[in-house]
Amino acid sequence: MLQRTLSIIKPDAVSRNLAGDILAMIQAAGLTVKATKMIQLTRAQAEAFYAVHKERPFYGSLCDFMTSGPVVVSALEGENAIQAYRDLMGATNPANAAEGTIRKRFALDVEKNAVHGSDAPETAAQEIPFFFSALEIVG
Ligand code: DAT
Ligand code: MG
Repeated sequence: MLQRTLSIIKPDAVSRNLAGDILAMIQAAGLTVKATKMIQLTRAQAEAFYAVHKERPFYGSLCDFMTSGPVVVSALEGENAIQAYRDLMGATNPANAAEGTIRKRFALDVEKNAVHGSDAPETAAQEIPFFFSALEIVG
């Protein structure tokens, strides 16, 4: 099934100039970049984006981290893109991430873990419009 998913290359990876390497891995995996831009999240935007985690002990630290520098957000498309990108990302904690995954290669720890990817169709349907208008996504 052709799907879209939302990717964020997080501040730890952007600040180490890894955005190009990560986008190359995304494209090598067969996913197509339909939209991309570099932005710096405001505190309110980070809190809204991660609202599902607001009761978690790491929420404040996560929002601090996500606003600590620029991120590269992208809308990706491909066959089963949501799961395909989750597979390419690897486990949340890079200590558990498989060889060949983005997080195994580039993540620093469970928080500074290089990338975000939508986790379900309903999530992708919220997360893509959070960052991109219809006009910003190529057909
Ligand atoms: P994922 O990003 O793999 O979807 P998640 O949705 O469970 O993981 O959590 C969102 C982010 O929150 C995650 O990428 C990094 C941070 N996070 C998750 N668990 C954490 C923990 N135990 N300690 C610190 N940060 C954590
Ligand atoms: Mg998640």
